Amino acid sequence: MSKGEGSAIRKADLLIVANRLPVDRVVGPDGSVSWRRSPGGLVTAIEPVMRENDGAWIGWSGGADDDIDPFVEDGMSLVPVTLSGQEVEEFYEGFSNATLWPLYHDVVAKPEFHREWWDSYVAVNRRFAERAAQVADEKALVWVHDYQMQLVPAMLRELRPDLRIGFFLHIPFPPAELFQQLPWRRQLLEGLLGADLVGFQRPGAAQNFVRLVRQRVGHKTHRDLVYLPDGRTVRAAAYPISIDTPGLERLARTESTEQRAKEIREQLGNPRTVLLGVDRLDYTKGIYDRLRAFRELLTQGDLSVDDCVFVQVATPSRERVEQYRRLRDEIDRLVGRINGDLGKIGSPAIHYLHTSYPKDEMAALFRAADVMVVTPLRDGMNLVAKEYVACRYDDTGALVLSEFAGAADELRQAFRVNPYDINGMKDAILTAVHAQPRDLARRMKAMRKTVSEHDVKGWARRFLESLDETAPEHNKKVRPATAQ
Ligand code: GDG
Repeated sequence: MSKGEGSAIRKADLLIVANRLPVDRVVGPDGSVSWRRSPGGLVTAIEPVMRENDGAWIGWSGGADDDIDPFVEDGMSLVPVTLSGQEVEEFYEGFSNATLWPLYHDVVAKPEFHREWWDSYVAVNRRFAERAAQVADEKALVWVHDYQMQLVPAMLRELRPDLRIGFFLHIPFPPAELFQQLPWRRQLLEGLLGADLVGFQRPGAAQNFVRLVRQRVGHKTHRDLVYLPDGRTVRAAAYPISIDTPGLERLARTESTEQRAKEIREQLGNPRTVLLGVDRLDYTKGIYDRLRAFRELLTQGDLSVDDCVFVQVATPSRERVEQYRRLRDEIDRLVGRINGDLGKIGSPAIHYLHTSYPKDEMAALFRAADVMVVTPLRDGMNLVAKEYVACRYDDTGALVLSEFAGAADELRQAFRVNPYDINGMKDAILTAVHAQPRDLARRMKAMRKTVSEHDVKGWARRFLESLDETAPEHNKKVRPATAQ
């Protein structure tokens, strides 16, 4: 599509504000620019809602100093926000991914606190809020997403009090004991309180937030409501995100996916058991300990490379952040050592794929896997676990799932593990490998029912309906029914 298409800013009734646009910029060998849908939880979740509402999406293109006019891609109206090279380092790689990300994930890695990073976070949040204020039509509904944008709700409310503003946090919200470490804790809480509705993945996260608001900001609260001195009420509650279940199941059922799944198994040497991990290469995902558990099962003779293989897809992520580079090296070394020690010609123990695949290949992988191993140390939700379930339309396959993933609240029939307990993880994997088909079918049927009844459309509808109930009467224009 041409850059100029739809370049005049159209006023939108429904506006998504997120760190990234739902597309990546691809520059061809001849210098031509095109856009490709980007992977990642947020895009997977929001895209169907956007299409049905004819809204606009404000976000960063992913490059430094890109100055791009608003454009329409694949039916979506996109409004790019520019970041300088320094802001990419300080706001994105720094404050978002080296301060907030580890802090909000149980301090799995040590968060870094730098005042320049904070300044950059404030400046970029202000730019997003100003852009949203320009693009939003009168009384529009603005839905702000995730940890990179926590100051936007209050900044936007100040510029445009007529708007209804919702905020959804895709990652965990930490307990007060950890959040308290943050030198800018009060500003972040006040930023979020600019929204009418603050949504979280799990009820415990919403409770953490309300407690902090009471303790740190001093507002009155009652259950999931916060009462502000200016008379506004803010609701904080859980809206567990989900996936496009029917769409994914349709893809899984196609002849070509089935064919490709068969081919994958053949290429793996037709082993009795294929175990699969699919994650962004991130230290919260528990990849390292999961592979250690698998190694011990092989060394102790509980499993054998003769009839069992582990496929680990690790999608490249945040490669300029130091902790991510280190993690990549550590996993490279571990996989090399496991395969060197335990693999045989034609039968490596682990197929490690540091790459990103198209959606249909992912569906084929989910179809090819007997045991899906999802063991994050902490995860807001984890869509991969739900995607695996959606693809198992014949009620086969086993899901091993960390109790520290939000998905564990709903997928109760999974083989649950504490990812810090290597022996427990080994037991759960073995139990899953040896489980009887009848037991697996019973579990999978129940989990499939859950993901069918709670898909991403239902998630968006619930969030928007709650926003409609919470926001004051005077600024209602977009009805939640438009999101159905
Ligand atoms: C954040 C929160 C929360 C991955 N590799 C490829 C690929 N993916 C897709 C998966 C899935 C998505 O990316 C990853 O979502 P997750 O939920 O597993 O994890 P995060 O990226 O950390 O997402 C998380 C989520 O936001 C939504 O709120 O659940 O807790 O951390 O959809 O399938 N997709 C394709 N190729 C790949 O190589 N096509």
